[in-house]
Amino acid sequence: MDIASLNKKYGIAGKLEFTSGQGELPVVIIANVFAKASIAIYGAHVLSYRPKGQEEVLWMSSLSTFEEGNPIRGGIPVCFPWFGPHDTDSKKPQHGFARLQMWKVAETANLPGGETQLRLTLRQNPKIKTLWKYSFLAEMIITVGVSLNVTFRCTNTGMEQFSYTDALHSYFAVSDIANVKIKGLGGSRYYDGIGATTSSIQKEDNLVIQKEENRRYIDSTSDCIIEDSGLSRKIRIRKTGSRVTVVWNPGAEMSKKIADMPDDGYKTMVCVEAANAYDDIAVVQLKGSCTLSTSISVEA
Ligand code: TA6
Repeated sequence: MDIASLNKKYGIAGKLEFTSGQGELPVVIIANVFAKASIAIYGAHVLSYRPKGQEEVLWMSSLSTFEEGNPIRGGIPVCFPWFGPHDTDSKKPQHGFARLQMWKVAETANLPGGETQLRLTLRQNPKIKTLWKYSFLAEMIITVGVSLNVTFRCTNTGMEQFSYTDALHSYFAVSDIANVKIKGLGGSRYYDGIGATTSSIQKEDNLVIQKEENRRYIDSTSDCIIEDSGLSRKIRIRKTGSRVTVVWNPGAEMSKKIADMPDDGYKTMVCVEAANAYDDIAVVQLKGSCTLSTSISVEA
């Protein structure tokens, strides 16, 4: 559907508009009494969220390509139906195919409380079938209000049970990583890096990032708070339907190796991700569904 038809069918006057974004990707712009946000239909990818009177909450790489076929670097990519590299076939795209697909607009709504909602969907198609054989309906429900709520739901529309791993791989904007403490992970067990087979327990209440970090916390369901003394703000990240939290910052060396990230990109971002992985894999019975949600808000 072209931009004019999308606006005609799904636009909400003064609140929700479709436009052509960077790389000419179709983008939904939401502005209401609570916040402004933008979402690319490609990848069902939240690009920005700015509550009224606040700075931007999500980090976006100035080098992101915004090109179909490449993932967008920043915002909230969805990883599905596998998180990280594919288990058995390294040629399959890292973090699955969902962030590389043009989704469909299914519904927009003005909620009674004044929040604005967008629902995007993705189903199996012949190209996807070559990567993952199961019939599914994926939905991304994005609600923009005093918090940003992002819900990813996958329903089994086929004839056999399946399982998957996933993540809402949120990139947060920070003044400088040196000013940041992450709360909510003290006492949690984590694997340090992708291939780690042994785990450790975080002794400190606050995680301070001083180098590359790629921690995968298991049995982690508490809220995380990114406390940023440079911006005098706290970003609270709540989640449901997930027992794995990932904290990722590439550090100086890795930042240089990531083509679509500026060399000093690691200084102004940190990912705190709600995931299903390890022993928290989503299993979807016939006609059943699994839901992963995150809610992001700013506190003084
Ligand atoms: O969630 C952390 C992670 O899995 C890291 O290992 C790192 O590779 C990151 O995601 C980004 O992945 P991407 O494929 O978007 O470059």
